[in-house]
Amino acid sequence: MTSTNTVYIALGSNKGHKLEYLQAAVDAIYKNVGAVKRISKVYKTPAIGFDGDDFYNACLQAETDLSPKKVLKTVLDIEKQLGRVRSKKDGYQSREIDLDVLLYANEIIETKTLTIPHPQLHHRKFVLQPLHDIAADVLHPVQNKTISELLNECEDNSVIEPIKIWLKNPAKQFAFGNYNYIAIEGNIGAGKTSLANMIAQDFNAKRILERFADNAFLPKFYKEPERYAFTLEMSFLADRYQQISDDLSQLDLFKNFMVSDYDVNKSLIFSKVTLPEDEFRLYRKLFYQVYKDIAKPDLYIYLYQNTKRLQENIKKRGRNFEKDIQDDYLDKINTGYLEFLRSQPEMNVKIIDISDRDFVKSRADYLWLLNEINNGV
Ligand code: PH2
Ligand code: MG
Ligand code: MG
Repeated sequence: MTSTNTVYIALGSNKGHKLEYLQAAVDAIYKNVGAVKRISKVYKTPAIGFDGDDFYNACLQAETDLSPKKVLKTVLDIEKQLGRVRSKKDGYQSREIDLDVLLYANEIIETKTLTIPHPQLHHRKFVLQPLHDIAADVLHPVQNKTISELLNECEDNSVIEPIKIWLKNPAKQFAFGNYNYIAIEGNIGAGKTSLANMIAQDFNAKRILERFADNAFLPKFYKEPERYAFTLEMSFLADRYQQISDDLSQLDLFKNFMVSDYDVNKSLIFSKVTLPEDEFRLYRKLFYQVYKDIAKPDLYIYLYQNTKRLQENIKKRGRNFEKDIQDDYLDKINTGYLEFLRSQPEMNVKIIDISDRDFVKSRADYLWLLNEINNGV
């Protein structure tokens, strides 16, 4: 998974429908920069440094996988999209929207086009006050003081007050909050683990990831399927049972829900493909006895990818023992999943075709996928 950095951005507007500009900017940051974690109150503040209408100012915290330079470029693009025109005149002018990058991780950057932390940050109450709402204890890496300390010492004594309307976090449109346990499923290479990681991070969920890497029979199975199929399926049964019963029983009070990158029924689906009929029947008997008291996911997501994309993903992750997986095998597994899902009318299943999407690389595709998952919830 790509790692993300915390960025703080200041928002200001003193022209037109100020609050709508701020909200549109929050939405655009969410779409193009990254998940918005916290948003301050909105403050009404007198224009500092020039004659103009009062401002509405706010700050937000986002998690981004963009570089600082890319964040700057993106927020400047957003300013433009929202209709801001920069004139050549000297000094400040009223603006529909102003977005300033205040802090990026604890980096100190000084280039011609970008200074981080923002050079005026510690002089301006219209920045420090909203920033204090969401980052009181965060350290300013140049001043070496917390935002709280900087606000106390700030000599800007303009009168600023919070208004009674709050900006909305676009992440709230997704309804994961109603679920306790979501399972993400899909063929080999469909992107289950990536999606589970991303959802866990963005929505503060506890991850349950399959520990298949420990399975010593898997490489052997790919080399000699007939010889190792039953042994492999048995070991998966044992491992998955142990893990899922451990993880599901350890409720984590600080997490909102659980998200797994597998559902235990995959044992049945794979074994139906890999085992001869009589061995499968034996296996299934055992399976139902083992799993009779295990919680079922409230939502089961099946990520469908066509075989060509699966093979590309398998190649990309480069697990040596997976390199000879045949198209035919992937097709059988996919058919197995779809047959299984058809036989489970009481399960809450979403089948989503992501063949034309890349939710890992493209945030737009990721948000599309979240939307598909939440459709009709
Ligand atoms: N931004 C400025 C200059 N002056 N005054 C207030 N109250 N709020 C602002 O956002 C602001 C300002 C330059 O960007
Ligand atoms: Mg500014
Ligand atoms: Mg600016």
